[in-house]
Amino acid sequence: MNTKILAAVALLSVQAGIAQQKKNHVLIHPGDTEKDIIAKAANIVPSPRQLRWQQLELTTFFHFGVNTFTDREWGNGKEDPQLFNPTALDAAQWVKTVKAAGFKQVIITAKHHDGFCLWPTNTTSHSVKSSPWKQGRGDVVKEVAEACKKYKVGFGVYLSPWDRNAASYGTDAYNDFFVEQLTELLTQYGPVDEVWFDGANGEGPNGKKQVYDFNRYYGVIRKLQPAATIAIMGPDVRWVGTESGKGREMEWSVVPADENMLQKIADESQQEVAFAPAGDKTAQDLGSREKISTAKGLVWYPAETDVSIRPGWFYHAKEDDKVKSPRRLVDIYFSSVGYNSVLLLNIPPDKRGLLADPDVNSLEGFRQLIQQTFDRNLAKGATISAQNGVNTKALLDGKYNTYFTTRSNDTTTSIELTLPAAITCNILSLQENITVGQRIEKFSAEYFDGAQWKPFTAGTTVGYKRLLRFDAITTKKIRLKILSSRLNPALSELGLYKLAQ
Ligand code: FUL
Repeated sequence: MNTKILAAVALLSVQAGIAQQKKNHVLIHPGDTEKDIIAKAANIVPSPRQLRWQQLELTTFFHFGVNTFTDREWGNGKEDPQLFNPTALDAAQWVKTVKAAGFKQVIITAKHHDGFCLWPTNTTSHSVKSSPWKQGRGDVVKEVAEACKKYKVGFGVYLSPWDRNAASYGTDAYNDFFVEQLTELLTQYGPVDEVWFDGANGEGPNGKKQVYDFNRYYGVIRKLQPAATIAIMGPDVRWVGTESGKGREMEWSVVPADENMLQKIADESQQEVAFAPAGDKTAQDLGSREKISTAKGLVWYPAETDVSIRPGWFYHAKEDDKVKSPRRLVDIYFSSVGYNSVLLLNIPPDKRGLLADPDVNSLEGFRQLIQQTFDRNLAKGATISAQNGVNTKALLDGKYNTYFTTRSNDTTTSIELTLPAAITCNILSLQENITVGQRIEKFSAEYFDGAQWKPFTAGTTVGYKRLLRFDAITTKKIRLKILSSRLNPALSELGLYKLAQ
């Protein structure tokens, strides 16, 4: 073999090695030391669909259905389909509005717990087909999917496993029924980017018990829409654990695998696995060293923060004056997107089938505040020096795929920025390159006040994005100290901003 071929073979095996290492799950072996476990955790990366989803940052829910017309939050499944009669439904208005507000993907409640289907399904007559809307010839799912195509916004479906109308609910036959519904949704409307399975079930102790065949559902989704993320009762996206819009300050996307995940990941040749989550995912700490040190396996399982713009998930006229203000939405942005999570904000269309004015105005105000705040990185133009640092320029180049790291696998560093002129800021933005792994465990930041260095903020995890707010500082010099990292940190971006008034 000549040297050129040898080099090519070596490169290929390195690439193959990397491809093999970089998975979204890993098994912990009995002999693994704590150091081995930490290194394994630091090398787990999102699957391509998880990465795409994380980079959306802002997504919306549209809760719409019979509840919109009965003024309820949970229907009982006995509602007359005749009640469903929006007078001016315009899905393009929904999608256009949220797109203008910066949202990248939407999810329509194709079927909520009451079982009423917003598309003309063949599985049941409990659908738009039996409603007066468009003389039973309407299809809400289709209108939303088409609007998404038109405005280039991602399209997702919420299909409630819990169904209070289906006669077969509680028997094996329901799994066939559910798979049929899923198949319709995944084959008739073009690309589907997210499938949202709700964990809610209010049957109570004497209610019907349905054993959901989640593995079968996942198989159908992976086959028909391989790019779709499966959220909540699914393997790609985890519920953050609240419906308040507040995630965790310390949010690890790598968490211990449950028993049923372990069975799936036991086959280490698998690049990806699909599992139904089990156990409590609402604790404050899901992925610290302490939590992962006893794990038998680890998975990339990032958090989604769902919250409604109103007190309820569905539209109620009496809540028109309780729509969250632009400032409140900005707070939610900081405690979701800024806490290494994706925001799923619900904006429920009203009885007309339109997003109501208070919601539209609030979204518009939110967008203005976010745009004005993050329009320009105030750190731009700074000269950067870093202790044992490599590729410092990447921090300010605005490109996610380039990143700063340290030499010789250093897990601590200090990055100093010197600005040409003093700036006033009250927000620090940090982003790790999660295609390398989530690694940073502790950091702090200081500014030079002309005489000495003073701390102004600190945190634990960074992940895809970490935003920190603090009392405004005016300075020409900032220092970011990475105090602890699982392996060498891979920091994509650093930003300083001032919150718009
Ligand atoms: C919950 C449901 O019970 C609510 O009605 C709503 O759909 C929310 C997003 O999830 O579990």
